[in-house]
Amino acid sequence: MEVRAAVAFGAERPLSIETVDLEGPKEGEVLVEVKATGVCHTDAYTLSGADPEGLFPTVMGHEGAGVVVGVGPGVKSLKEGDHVIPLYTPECRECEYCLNPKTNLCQAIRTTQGRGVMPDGTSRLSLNGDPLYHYMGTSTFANHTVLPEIAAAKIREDAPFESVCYIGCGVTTGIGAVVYTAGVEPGSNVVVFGLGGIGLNVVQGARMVGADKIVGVDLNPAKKAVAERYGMTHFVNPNEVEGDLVPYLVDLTGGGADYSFECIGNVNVMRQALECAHKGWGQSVIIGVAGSGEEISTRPFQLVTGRTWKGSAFGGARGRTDVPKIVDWYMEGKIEVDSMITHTMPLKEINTAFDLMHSGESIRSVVTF
Ligand code: NAD
Ligand code: AHE
Ligand code: ZN
Repeated sequence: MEVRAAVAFGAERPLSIETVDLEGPKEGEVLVEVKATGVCHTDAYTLSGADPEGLFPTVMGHEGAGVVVGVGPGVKSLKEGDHVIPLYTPECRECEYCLNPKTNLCQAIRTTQGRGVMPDGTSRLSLNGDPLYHYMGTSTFANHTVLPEIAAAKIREDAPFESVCYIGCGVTTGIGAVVYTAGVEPGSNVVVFGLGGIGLNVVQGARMVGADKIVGVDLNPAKKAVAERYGMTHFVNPNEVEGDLVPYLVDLTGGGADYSFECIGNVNVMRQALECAHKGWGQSVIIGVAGSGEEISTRPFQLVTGRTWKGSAFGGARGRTDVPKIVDWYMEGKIEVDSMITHTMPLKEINTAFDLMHSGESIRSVVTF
């Protein structure tokens, strides 16, 4: 079938709206009509050329919501008409990773995802007869996409697509990092570096679990008022701190953060996040994605003296199990989503979403089809 898609032809080039060919779903795959998709900083990261797995030409996008409109042979868990959120972290419930309660990183299709193809090694997308790469196994910057069955979470039908698409990455990543990866306890002191589409969800996740101090760190002074709405208690602009940021944060949290979260993708900030964690027990969670060739460093003494450095992908959430629950939290008013979606636009204006992100004007932009 012909679908409308935003095609990335190369790094640092604006997306181009094209009519592309989408082959129907094969064994174990479903065809999804995408109703809405968010634009995440990870899309911008790949488009910048810094992603070692970045492949072009491709149809990007990984934060969508839509309806199943076709099923391939052998599909058991989904049917036409089901509402779904595509999962860049699938959940096969059979692989060694899915069977280990210590991780959410299902590896059933990770290799082909990284190579920009479906699990059978081929692409369903093409333009004028030339194949296009899939992106993160989801390719939601198109009005239809094909997904492996294990990469679609079935959600309730009364949830609005233009809101819950954000649960396909940003909301789950931020709240999940608090709830699933870190297990933040009530009364904890938390420091969140980067108050964008992810960091604000860490902030609201920390509020939800009853954290005490929730310190937000961002270079953009406009983020103070924004983050306070979601539960931030103290704002720190590194440009306004005299002297080193780390001792300032250690002092502000009464000895260090019980939990810190890096939501930027800056390796220097990752070090600050680790070093502001409390001696003896502080945990620092890396969420931000850093570019090819970048490395983190600290004095090993920081770890010897009881700090833990860990990372979180998709908030540690198991997509098919946890995403429907997070949709319920939204529908029950336990978490905010709508107020974080500051801009909506049609597909033809998708490049504006990237501009708004880079200028710091948006929290999240959502494209509706
Ligand atoms: P965003 O652009 O919406 O927000 C980034 C924020 O960081 C902005 O508010 C910006 O002002 C602030 N910032 C930038 N440099 C800073 C600095 N040096 N000090 C303090 N603040 C600074 O981005 P986002 O969509 O929230 O994504 C954040 C990061 O999380 C990206 O690296 C993205 O790729 C990554 N991410 C990771 C996962 C995962 O599963 N691990 C999922 C989604 C996104
Ligand atoms: N291709 C990138 C990987 C970037 C990365 O870490 N991605 C996160 C999701 S970001 C969503 O906005 C993730 O899930 N990582 C686990 C995985 O298996 O990719 C690179 O740097 O190589
Ligand atoms: Zn994302």
